[in-house]
This record gives sequence, structure tokens and C-alpha cells, in this order.
Amino acid sequence: MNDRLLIGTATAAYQVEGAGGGRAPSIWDTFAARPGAILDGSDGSVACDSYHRLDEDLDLLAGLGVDAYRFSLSWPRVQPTGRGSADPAGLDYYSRLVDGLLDRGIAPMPTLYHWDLPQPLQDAGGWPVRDTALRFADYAQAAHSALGDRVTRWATLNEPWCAAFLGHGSGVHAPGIRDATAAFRAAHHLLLAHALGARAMPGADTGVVCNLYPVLPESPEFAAAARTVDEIQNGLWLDALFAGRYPEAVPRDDAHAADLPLIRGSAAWLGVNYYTPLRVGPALPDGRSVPDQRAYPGAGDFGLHPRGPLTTMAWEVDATGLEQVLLRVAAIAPDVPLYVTENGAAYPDARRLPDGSVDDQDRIAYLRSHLAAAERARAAGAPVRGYLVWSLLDNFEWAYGYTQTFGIVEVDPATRDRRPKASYRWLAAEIAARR
Ligand code: IFM
Repeated sequence: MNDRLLIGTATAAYQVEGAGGGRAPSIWDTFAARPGAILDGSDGSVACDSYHRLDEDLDLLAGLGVDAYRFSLSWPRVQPTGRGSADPAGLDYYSRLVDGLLDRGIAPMPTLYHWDLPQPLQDAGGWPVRDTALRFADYAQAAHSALGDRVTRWATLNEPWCAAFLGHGSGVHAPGIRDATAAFRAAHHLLLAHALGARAMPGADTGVVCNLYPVLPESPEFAAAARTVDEIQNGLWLDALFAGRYPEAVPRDDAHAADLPLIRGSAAWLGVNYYTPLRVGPALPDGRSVPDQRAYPGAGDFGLHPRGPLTTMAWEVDATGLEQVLLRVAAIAPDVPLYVTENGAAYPDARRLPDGSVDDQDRIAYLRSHLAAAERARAAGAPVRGYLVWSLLDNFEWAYGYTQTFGIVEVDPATRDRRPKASYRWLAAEIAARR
């Protein structure tokens, strides 16, 4: 095992870049334009404007002293229609980002797909259609041939559960479809895309990033619902990737089953995004749980019951859950390196220090306890290699717009000026101490 945990931060293209440089439309541009889809009516057209503020962001990373930076490539920036030749200007942005990181001694960790499907591919059917997986493999090859001389560690997809089940089950994410059959098809084609993409990048160290949760029934009557939630949230991805099968909650499909041998063993490493456990209990009277139910087809009527203290996402804070999910994966796939590719918390950020910067002691406590949990999993034998904080910047939090702040750097919503929070300084000191 490597002696020192690699420490970094993470962002994603649609959440930070903005549409600068003539980025072509993705499903998130279309979805965000739907009235009521985004809580504050916002979108990612400017976001943190990282497209124009590349050097500033690079310097913030250098100031932290991180080992790695996880970012995503915008597929429509690289391949505007999702097919055909790549746009050299789009690739050039990522090439400059990669060079800027390497110049500062930071390892680039790109993700190829963090939910921004080129709109023309959605018009052709999107993830429920098999051809989208083939298009993804071509895109992966184009990205790898442009950057593979400088980037070794790639993630194909971020959180395919969200793309499949929030995008096609509950419909709270783009493309906003509510159809369980489409959600299961999307899930399979995302896994196929990952496997074909990994094969299209010879010599790369290619993994995939899943959002995993301990799933806990509130009482024995909810054991069956919790099992289904667990199978869709965790088992679907882990079983397919590491055992070449789907759990019971996934409807049988012979064409999908035939792809499983290709999917099995296709991840050279696994990224684990962890935020909170899920407690499955009775449906809540105020109807808040309804979207969650649709995101878990077959689980029946249930609600999620987070226990305080909660973040502003209403997510329960429980660092032991991170240790549990890491140990669970290590038990299934003991030789597959693990990276905590996202961990972090949205808080009100209401307190300020005399110098005006946010004094986010709650976020520091969250990060400190979760980093310790990752270390405990490692000490217990899980091959945990890295820990990356979500997020470097306050950014576009999908259906929540800009109402949720996860950053260790504050971004002024009007000017996009950056100001490090206390958590940024804490992380910098933590990294320095570990060296
Ligand atoms: O902001 C998201 C990110 O895009 C994917 N993982 C969870 C984060 C917080 O919700």
C-alpha cells in the first residue's frame, strides 16, 4: 500500500465552467430552461466562469498544496454534437488545464462524463438507447488521444445512479424523464459506456465513480424496501462491475445480460462519492419523499429519515458511513484501489471572520471526521488511495441551483470573485502536516 493518502479537491464542468468558449448545449442547458426545474431558476451558463478564470483556479489549487485535482470534461465542449471529430478549441481548454496542473505538481484526474450529455444525443434517444454507449467510447478515445500523453488516471462516469435514476426515474435531473423502464435501460447503457470507454483508452488507468450509501431500514417492516433501495443505489453498480451480474431489483433483460462479461472487471479502480447514509422508513406526510421513491423503482412506498445534525441539503452527517462503504467494496473487490472521489457538505456559511472570509467550522468538522473515517478504513485493510473534497468552489448544485454551497472557496454570485473559507486554510494546513 502507498504510505500517504493522496489529497485533492473536485469539481465538474457544468457546475463550474460556464458556457464560455462557445460550449455547445447539453441536456442540462435544456433542463435548466424548463420552468420550475431548478430551485432558484438559475443555470450553468456562467457558473463560476472557470472557463475564463483558469489561472485563478489553478493558483487556488497550488495554494492548497493538493496532490490531485478531479475535474470533468464537458462532452459538448469536446464534441459539440456528441459524434464526429473533436473540436480543437474545446480540447485546448483541457490541455491548458492539464498543463497548468502539471506545472504546479498536481495530478490531473479527469472524469469524462459528469451528466452533461450533448443535446443532439438526447434528441437521438439519450442513455436509454444503446448507441449512446458507442458514442461515448468514441468520445473517450478522442479525449484520451488528446490528453493521454499527460493524464494517466481517468474516470469514465460520475455517479451513474444519478444519471439513470434521477434523470429518468424521479426526473429531478436532466433529461427530466419519469419512466422506470427508461431508467433501467439508461443504467445498463451507462455501465456499457464505461466498459467500452475504458477499452477505448489503452494504457490508461481507468475507473468509474459511484455514489454509495449505507442503507438502513428504520424498522423491520421496511427491510424489504431498504433491500431494494440498496440494490439500486449500491448493488446494481457493484455487482455488475465486480461480479458480472445484476441484483434482483433489476428487471431481467437478455440483451443486457449478454454485456455483463464485458462490464465485469472493467474498472481498474473505483471512485466512491460519500455524503450520508440513507434511512428507509414510512413515507413522509408532506410528500417530500415522493421523488426519492421514483428514483428507486420497485421499492414501494417509503420515505427517507435523516437524523440530525443535518447539512443544508437535509443530509445526515455520519462519518462512520464512509468507513462502512469503503469496507463493503474492499470485501467484494479486495484488489481494486479505492479513491474517495467526493466528500463534503453544504452549510449556511453565515459566520464570518474579521477579515470577511467565511468561518465554516461545521464544514471543517465534517471534513476532518470523514478524512479520519477514510484513514480508519485504510488501517482496516481497504485499499484506499485518495480523498478528494467536494468541492473546491461554491458552484451550480444541479436542481438546487446556487442555493447550496459546498465549496471551500466562496464564489461571489455577482462578480464570481473567489475568497477562500476557513476550510480552505484548514485543508492546506492538513496537507502540509501530512507531508
Ligand atoms: O454536486 C454534486 C456532484 O456533482 C455529484 N456528487 C454530489 C455533489 C453534491 O450534491
